[in-house]
Formats: sequence, C-alpha cells, structure tokens
Amino acid sequence: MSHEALKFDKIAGPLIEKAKQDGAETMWDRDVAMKSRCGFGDKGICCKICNMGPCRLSPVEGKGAQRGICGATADTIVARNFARMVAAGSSAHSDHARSLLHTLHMTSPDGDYQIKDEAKLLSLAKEYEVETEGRDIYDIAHEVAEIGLMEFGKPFGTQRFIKRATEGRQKLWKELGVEPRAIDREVVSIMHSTHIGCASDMESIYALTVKSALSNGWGGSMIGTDVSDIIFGTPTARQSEANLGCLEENMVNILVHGHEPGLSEMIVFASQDPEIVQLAKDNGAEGINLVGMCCTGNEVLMKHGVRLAGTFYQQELAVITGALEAVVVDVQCIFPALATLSECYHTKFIATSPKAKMEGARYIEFDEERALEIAKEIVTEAILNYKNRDRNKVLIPQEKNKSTVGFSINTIVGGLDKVVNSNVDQLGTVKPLADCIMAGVLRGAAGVVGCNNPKVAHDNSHLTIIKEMIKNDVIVVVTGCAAQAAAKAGLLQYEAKELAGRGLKEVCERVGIPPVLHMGSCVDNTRILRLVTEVAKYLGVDTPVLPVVGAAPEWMSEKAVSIGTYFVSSGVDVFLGTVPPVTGSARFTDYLTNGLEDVYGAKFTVNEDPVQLAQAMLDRIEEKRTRLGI
Ligand code: SF4
Ligand code: MSK
Repeated sequence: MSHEALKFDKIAGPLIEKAKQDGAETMWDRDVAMKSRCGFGDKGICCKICNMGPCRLSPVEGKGAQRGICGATADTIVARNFARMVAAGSSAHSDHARSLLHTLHMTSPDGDYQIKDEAKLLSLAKEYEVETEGRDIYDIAHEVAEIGLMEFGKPFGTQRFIKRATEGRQKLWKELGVEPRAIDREVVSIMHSTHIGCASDMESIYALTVKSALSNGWGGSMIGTDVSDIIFGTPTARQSEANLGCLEENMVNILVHGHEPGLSEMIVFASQDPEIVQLAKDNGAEGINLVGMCCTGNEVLMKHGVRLAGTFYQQELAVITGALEAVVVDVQCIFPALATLSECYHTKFIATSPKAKMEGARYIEFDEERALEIAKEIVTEAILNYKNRDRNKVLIPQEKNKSTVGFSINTIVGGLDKVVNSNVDQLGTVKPLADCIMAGVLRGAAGVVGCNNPKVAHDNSHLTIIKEMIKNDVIVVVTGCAAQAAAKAGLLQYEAKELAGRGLKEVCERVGIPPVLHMGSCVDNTRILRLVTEVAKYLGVDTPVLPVVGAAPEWMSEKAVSIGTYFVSSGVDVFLGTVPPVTGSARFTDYLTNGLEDVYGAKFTVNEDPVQLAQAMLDRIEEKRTRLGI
C-alpha cells in the first residue's frame, strides 16, 4: 500500500497491515478502489437538482456543454452546490444545539441533567431578558430553553446573538441584508432558492449562504456552546492524554464517538459507578477505560479530562486494535463502515440516535428521560463483551502524549489575569492578549480547526501549520480534529513552548500555558469567534483589522464549509488545505478568494501545500499589522 498516511503516521502503518491480515477493509482500501474522484463533482459542475438532468458541464470554458438543460451556467450550479453544503453544515451544528436546548428544558435538581454553571445561565437569561429575581434556577433554565428554541423557527426578527458581534459587523450585515433570521428558515431559504428555476444570480445565492452560515455561527453553534457549558460546566484547564496508546490491555475499553455530549456525559458517570466498576472486575477486567474520538471526544475531554483515542481518521484504526469492547456513537462523522469492520473483531458497534441509525449496528436508542439508566445499559453491554476479546488479535500502539486542555474564554482570561497589575488594570479582560499583539510580542493569532481528509497526509497539514505559526510568535487556538492532532503530537503541553518563537515562549512562561490552546469541539469554534470579537471591541476596531487568521488544513465535512463561511463573513480570513468543489466556476472561485474581501474584509485562500499555506497565513498577519501601523 503506497498511501500517504503510511509515510507520516507511525501508528497507521502497522494497524493497516494488521487489518489486511485480519481480513478487514479500511478507508485506505476504499480510497484505492475509488481510483480517482469524479472530475465533475470535484469542480462542482454536476447538477442533479431536477430530473431533466443530471447535467454535467464541461470543465473547459467555451468547449462542450456550457449550460444545463434549463440554461443554468457553471456559476449558478457551483454557487447552488456550495450553498447546499453550507445549509447541510449549518443544519448539523444547529440541530446539535436544539438537542441541548431540549435537555436544558428537562433539567431538574433531582434528574440526570442539572445546571452546572449557574452564572452562565443567569448571564444568558439577562441577555434573553428573562426575569431572574427571586426565581428558581430551574424555572429560569426552562424559560431560557424555550427562548433558545424559538431562535430556530421564530417568524420575525433576527438571531439574538448577532448583538454580540462588533458594531461594525452588525452594521455591515444589516446593510448587505445578510442578518440571519431563524436558523431553520435560513436552511429552508437555501433549499427553496436553489430549487430548479429559482435563483441563478451567483452573488445573491452566496448572500443566502452567508445568512445560513451566520445563523449557525452566531446562532446554532453559539447556542450549543453556551448551553453545553450551562448543563455540563464551562471547561477549565485540566490534564489528559491522547492517541491510541490510551487504550488499555487489561481494562474494558469503551470508545465514545460522534458529536453530541448528552449521552457521552452519562457514559462518563455510568463508567464511574462503583457497582458498574465492580461488574467489570467480576468479569475479569481491572476496570473501565473510557476514551473519546472526534467531537464527542472533545466534549468529554474538555469537561472531564476523558482521554482521547484519536482523530476522525483513526476511528477504524481504533477498532482494528482489537481492544475495544464497544464503540458508542451518537451523530456525525461516524463511518458507516464501522458496522462491517466491527464484525471482524469482538467490538460492539452501538448506535444510539434516531438521527443516525447505522445499518448493521446494535441499536440502543438514547432517551434523555432515562439517560443514566441507558448509559449504564450500554456500559454493561461493553463489560459483558470483555470475555470475547481475542488476545491474539490485540495490537495496542504505544504512542500517546500528555496534553493540557479546557481553554474556554473564562480559562484564557483567567490565565491572562496572572500578568495583570491589578492596581492599574481591570481583571477579567482580554487586555493582556490585545497588548501583546499590539506590542508585537505576539505577531497575531491563528485558529486551526477541522477534520482529516485522505486527500492529504493525515495530521501532517495540521501540524505543519501549527508549528509554523508558533515558531513565528503566532498563538494558536484549536478545535475539532485539528485539536486532537495537536494533542497527539504533544503540542498541547506546556513544554511545547520550546517550539515557539521568543515572544510567544515568554507569554507561555508568564501565563503558564502551552502555545496551542484547545478550545473544544467544532461547535465551539464560536468560542474563537467570541474571543476575536472581544479583542476587536477592546481595541475599538472591527474584526478584519486584526492580525488574526483561521485555517482548516484537512477539512472534509459540510460543517466545515459553514464554519469557514461564517468566519469570513465575520471578518476573519480563512485558509483551506483541501480544495472546495467550486473550481468549475472561475467567477465563483474568484469571488471566494478575492471578491469577498471588498464585501466582508476577509476572504478564502486555498493551497494544498501546508508549508505554502502557512506562509500565506503569516504573510496575511504581517499585512494586517502593517495596515494597522504596528
Ligand atoms: Fe440540469 Fe438545470 Fe435540472 Fe440542474 S436544474 S439538473 S442544470 S436542468
Ligand atoms: S469531528 S466535523 S471530523 S473536525 Fe467535529 Fe472532526 Fe471534522 Fe467531524
């Protein structure tokens, strides 16, 4: 096998070889079988919106079919396809938030879900204009949940959280007519306007796209982060470990994978229950080892320090270790292939969400009304499966790395307070961060986020870019699978400061932080959005002025397209390491990579070479500094 992954990843090679011997198929086999991707789909010029098609336009301008049967041009078709990707991505993230709001609505003092961060709830209640004086905290929570749920379908008005943006952004969005309305409505708008015979004007389709993306960034995802913190607690700095070396030889290994925290939170509690732990011991194990993957992994990592088994691309490798008693999944980023793969081992593949029933999986439906009970049922199933583990089929890699995680805005601001002279300056602000950037101690900040993608060597793009940033005194914040790549490589440890430039290293030493800060799951990209906004507000500028960039070096999901779009629309340049399916329209590609700057003050840059992409990010940061006169 000559796949890129084998060149970079020490763990992947032996496990892929083992899979071959075990007769198990992996994504790398399917990648080879795919031969090449569809050239039309790759360029975004295939349309199957109506049954007069599918229409495939010629990728060569002036030669072959230049329009679909209805007359749609490449510009229209590419813009429509892009819009539908964003609508799907916004839906996934926002539906996650909707589930959390329903959970908030059922919190009670003696139930499975309670309020962990009262201060955050009260602050949100104030923002939502909910009466709090003399009221029971759970009454307040339920009213806040109802108002939050209205953000999805309210017939009038715009997203409440856009008031959290800079004045400049709010004014611009109003002028452009892209203020996001109800979250569901913006998705419906895209589905309607991209129906056969509706919008064909490329820029107007993009404006609808922006509205849906903003309804995610400044709506669904932002609600998701806030509500998750309210119910499960706002993350604080804590120690953990990452990589497949976190699996244990003599324990019941359970992997939680997906995106929503409702079930995984309960599995954390169930696996700590003394009776359940005893059951594991009675079945010959030393205990229960819970590990996480993808954003469900990030949720339990940030809130409980549960160790990370790995990133998106390692989901099959985790099963191939032969050491997993159960893979428990909720929604999003779960390979359907896990069902067949698990059959090659003793692993139970357990699906739990009606939104993501998986063919071939054991299905135990999660019901928040019986949350802990169901979690115990799932953990018990894993324990009873321990005896079926075939020791001859076990290969647990040794690799793992220590990491410090839990960098919510509260954690970051709290850390920065250590360098504030409280006789002169107020505590609890982003002033020290802004001062460091303005003084040039830090040249800027970069958010590195997103998935893995077999089109590039796994983790290599994430790590190349992160290392280049910190070497050049750019502080890095990470989420999603990019954060997990950094964790596995040891970049979330304080000691990683040795890889940083002089300025960043000094900041790390004075504040006591690593140079790369894990801010959470993909939904928690809104923490980055808010941090950037707070710095802009503190400096009295709009976001595009700041030497701040975002990157998704190995992105693959539709959610990433929604995230990229809301960041650019919020004035933050976005650098992509895999090419979006838009190149079939030179006009639309130019609009994304140049034209947007005139409208939003930020744009997309695309380059599959991570070294060049990192250089482009650094150049942009320096360009912004020059424009700022610093
Ligand atoms: Fe073809 Fe137009 Fe139908 Fe798309 S909408 S499939 S371009 S006829
Ligand atoms: S889990 S969306 S692979 S980051 Fe959020 Fe990772 Fe991308 Fe899923």
